Amino acid sequence: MNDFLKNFSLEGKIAWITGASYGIGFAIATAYAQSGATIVFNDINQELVDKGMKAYEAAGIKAHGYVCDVTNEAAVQALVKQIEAEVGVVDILVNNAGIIRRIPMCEMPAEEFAKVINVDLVAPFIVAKAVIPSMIAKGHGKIINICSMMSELGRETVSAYAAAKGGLKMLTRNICSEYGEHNIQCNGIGPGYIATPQTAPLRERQPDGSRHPFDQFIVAKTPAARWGTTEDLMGPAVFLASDASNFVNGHVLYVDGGILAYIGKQPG
Ligand code: NAP
Ligand code: GCO
Repeated sequence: MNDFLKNFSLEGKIAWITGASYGIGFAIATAYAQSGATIVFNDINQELVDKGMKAYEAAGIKAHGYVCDVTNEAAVQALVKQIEAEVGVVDILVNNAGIIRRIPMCEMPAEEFAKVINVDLVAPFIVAKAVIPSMIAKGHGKIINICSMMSELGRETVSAYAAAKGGLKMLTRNICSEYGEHNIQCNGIGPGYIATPQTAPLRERQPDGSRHPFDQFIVAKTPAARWGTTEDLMGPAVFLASDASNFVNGHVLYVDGGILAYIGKQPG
C-alpha cells in the first residue's frame, strides 16, 4: 500500500460499533475489519450477540461481542472497563444502535416518545461519555454518530425519531467543540433510505403485488433512483474512522444518493 493510502488504514485500531449484530452496524464493522481494525460490538441480548458472532465468523472476522443495553449508563461504564481489560482502549466508536417508532404524534404516548429519545440520543451521549476519557489519555479518538435524513427533515409519524436524530446532529457538533483540542474527531453519517430490517415495513409488497407507496415515493425522491444498501455506507464510514479525516470535525456526511439536494421527480 503506498504511503498516501495508509491514511485510510485502520490497522492497529480497536473499533466499537454499538447494536452491530446485523444491519448498518454490521456492514460498518465489516468494512472496519477489512481495513485492519479489531472489532468490538454489543447488542441488547445474548441471542442477538450470538447471531452477530456467527455472522462475523462467517465473514472471517474475529469479533468481540458483548450484551449491553446502551441506555444503561452503569452497564456501559462497566462494559468499557471490560473491553479495555479484554481487548484494549477503544480508538473508534460508532454510535449505531437505534430504534424507530412510527406513530402519529398526537397518538404517541409520551413513554414511547421518551423510549426513542433514550436509545437514539441519550445512549450516544452515554457511550461517548464513557469512551472519551481513555481517548484523551491515548491522545486520539474517532466518534461517529449514525444520524439520519431526519436530522434535517421531518415527515409524518416520526416525531420522536426526528427529534432524536436532530439532537444527535447537535451532540456531534458539541463533542467536536468540547473535545477537538484532544485530537478527538466527532462526525456523523446521515444514511438516506437504506434497505435494512428497520425500513422493511416501508418496502413491503402490497396485497396486489405492487410496490409499497413509500418505496415508490423514496425512489422518486432519490437522484440515484434506488434505495441505499449497507455497502454504500462502508467507504464513508472508513474515511471518517481513519487518519484521512483528521481535520474533518463536527460534520454530518450524508450518504443519501442525493435526496437532500433534490426536489423530487415529477409524477407521471
Ligand atoms: P436495525 O436494523 O434496527 O438495527 C439496529 C440495531 O440496534 C439492532 O441490532 C437493535 O437491536 C440494536 N439496538 C436497539 N436498541 C438497543 C439498545 N438499547 N442497546 C443495544 N442495541 C440496541 O437498524 P439499522 O437500519 O441497521 O440502523 C442502524 C442505525 O442507522 C440506527 O441508528 C438507525 O436510526 C440509523 N439509520 C438507519 C437508516 C435506514 O434506512 N435503515 C437510515 C438512516 C439512519 P434489536 O434488534 O433488539 O432492535
Ligand atoms: C422512516 C425511515 C427513516 C430511515 C432513515 C432515513 O420511517 O422515515 O425509517 O427514518 O430510517 O432514518 O435517513
